[in-house]
Amino acid sequence: MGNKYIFPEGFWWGSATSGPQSEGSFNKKHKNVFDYWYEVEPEIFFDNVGPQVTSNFYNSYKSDIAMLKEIGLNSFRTSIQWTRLIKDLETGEPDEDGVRFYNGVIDEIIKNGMIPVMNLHHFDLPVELYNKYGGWTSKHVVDLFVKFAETAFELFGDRVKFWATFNEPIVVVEGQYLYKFHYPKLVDGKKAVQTLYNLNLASAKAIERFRTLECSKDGKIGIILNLTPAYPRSTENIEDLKAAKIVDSFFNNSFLDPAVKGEFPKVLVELLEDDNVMWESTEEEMSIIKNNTVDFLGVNYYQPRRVKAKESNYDDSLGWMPDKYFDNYEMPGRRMNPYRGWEIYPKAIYDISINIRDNYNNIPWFISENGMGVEGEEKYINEKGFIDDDYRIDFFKEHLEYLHKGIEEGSNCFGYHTWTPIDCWSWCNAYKNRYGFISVDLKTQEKKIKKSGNWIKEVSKNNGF
Ligand code: BGP
Repeated sequence: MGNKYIFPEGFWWGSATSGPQSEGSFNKKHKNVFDYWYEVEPEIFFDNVGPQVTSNFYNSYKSDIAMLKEIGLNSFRTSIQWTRLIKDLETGEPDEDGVRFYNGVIDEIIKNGMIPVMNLHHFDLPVELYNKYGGWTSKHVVDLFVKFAETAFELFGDRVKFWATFNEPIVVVEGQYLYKFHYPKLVDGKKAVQTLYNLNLASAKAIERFRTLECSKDGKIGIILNLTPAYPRSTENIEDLKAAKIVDSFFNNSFLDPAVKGEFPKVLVELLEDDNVMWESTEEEMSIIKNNTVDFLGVNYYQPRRVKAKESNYDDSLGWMPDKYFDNYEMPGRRMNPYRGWEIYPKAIYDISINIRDNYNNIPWFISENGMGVEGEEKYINEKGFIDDDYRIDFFKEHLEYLHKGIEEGSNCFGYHTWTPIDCWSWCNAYKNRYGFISVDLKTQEKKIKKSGNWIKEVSKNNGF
């Protein structure tokens, strides 16, 4: 039977992980906020599993990358850990073993016929920079990040042609300063807003630096954003619509607009000014943001967001939070992934495609993460000892069908990366939910291809399904 959904030529069929979630902390010279948090509060982490070993990529990257080739991937994203690459955080001087390791990884990816996509920040701020300077609330930390980025561009830019400055920067804002799921777990709206701005500035400054370097001449640089479109409870209720607009401006467009258009959403700026929590910025910084927009966009999509007008009383003792302006809405009948507690709504991928086409200059973009985390996958092990994850294949197919529709209607999408190639460590959830095409036995570190791994191989070979 012929395939129904064929994708553009050269389409990326790949998958993504991050340094802190796959490598293990072997030989690192510094601790990031998660390394530190695990030391002081291991019980927060599912089954007490911390970041020390994760999926052992530091030691097994050669055979791991060979497995990615085996399942037909043509591109692969991971991240360079600031805490591994850099010896001196103030000067950006690299650590010898960090350089050796990332050179090895990049060469191996290329040798196996895949395009390396290297990201520079995946929630992994060096904890020293939090203790010394207040982390992302500090503009000095912004400049230290640019030094780290420059070191990485200089070292690897001859081979890495696709870079990302940040993965899901809004999650840093949410986790560290609003909803307490990243260390230092504060609730501080003012710091959240400054962090939001500083992360945008850090991305633009790193892009500015990138473009001055000889080694980046033929490279491209982007940012990876988790876009969770805000759907109002009712499109007829003007208060619901307003709430959705504010949610979009804070959680999506606060990074999307500066990254692609070089400016912050008006709705957001007005609201923060009215509430007296505006970030501190200078004209010079604003012009750096204006002039250093991305070449491409990565979009992580897992779930939509459903919102309604504020109905509950807002607890003022929390100080300023965006939650003043909306309530989350549990839509009756929504389809859930019960393990992760996230709604499954594939059509949002189409909506995102059209939004990028119509409102963001139809910039080149790719799905940089999409996936389904499932707990207890051992129960799907077949008689040959492999996991039959048909639910994951169905999940991918449904999302790809909507992506295909978006592309057919002109959206400039050049690839689809799943989360994640090999089951990996997931922050506080550790190994609770598995996402990989390849399973990991945590006790033995044995890795085995799941049914979805064989499926993606076919899809990649046929450029569709
Ligand atoms: C994204 C992150 C990843 C990854 C993924 C899956 O938000 O970029 O780091 O963890 O989500 O989510 P989780 O691990 O929380 O289940």
